[in-house]
Amino acid sequence: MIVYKNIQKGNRQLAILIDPDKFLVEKTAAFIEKVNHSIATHIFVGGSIVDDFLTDILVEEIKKHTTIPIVLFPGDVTQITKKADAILFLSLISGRNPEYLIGKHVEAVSKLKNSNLEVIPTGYILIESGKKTAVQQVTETLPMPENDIQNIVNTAKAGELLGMKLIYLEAGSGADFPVSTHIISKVKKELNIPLLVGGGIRTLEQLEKAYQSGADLVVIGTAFEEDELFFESIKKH
Ligand code: 1GP
Repeated sequence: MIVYKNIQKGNRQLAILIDPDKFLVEKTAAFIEKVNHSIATHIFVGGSIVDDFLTDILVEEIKKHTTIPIVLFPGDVTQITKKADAILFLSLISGRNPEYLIGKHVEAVSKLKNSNLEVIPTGYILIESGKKTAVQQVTETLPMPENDIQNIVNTAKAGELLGMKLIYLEAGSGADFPVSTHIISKVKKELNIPLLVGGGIRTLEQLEKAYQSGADLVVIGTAFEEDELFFESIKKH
């Protein structure tokens, strides 16, 4: 449980999310070079819709260029590769689609059995963010309304009580606006496990606010896809 233990111990951690579907494998060396010189603590790999084997090829390539832990953040069972270090075993607890609560997990078992992947059970909570996101579309679930704070808090706590090791508050990739600081702080107050926050974070100010409100680990993807210059602002000193 090395990856999980480090997330537990860590402070102001940052995961760069690479979606294999939107990323050119040929760009890996140059992109990962920037990641290595940044404050990033993790590389997450995953997406809502990814061609078979693309994740496997990409993870193998990333591994050649970095020692930063690679964590799978899979949209589907087909994205499981034993070449990564860990996997977020996601349960979409904001939704009521049994496939994403237990169905895909059962399907995943045979792949996980043949791997050394560290499996990290994660309660995944989709929160409305201004537009219909890919997660909503693919999983056919509704995001939780952002003013339904008590329900969001209770959902996160229920995840913890079910034994999940992380809670991930998700606005969705490319969201118009990130999860509000109010929601982050309310959820954080109730939890005894690390809190991940992602979706729609595009500026240093938003990143800072997420940390200040209680995010232990922030996930950013689209900001780097849109403009790699964003790495300049998160350079390691
Ligand atoms: C998406 O939370 C992640 O699942 C990251 O979102 O791409 O908007 O940074 P962005």
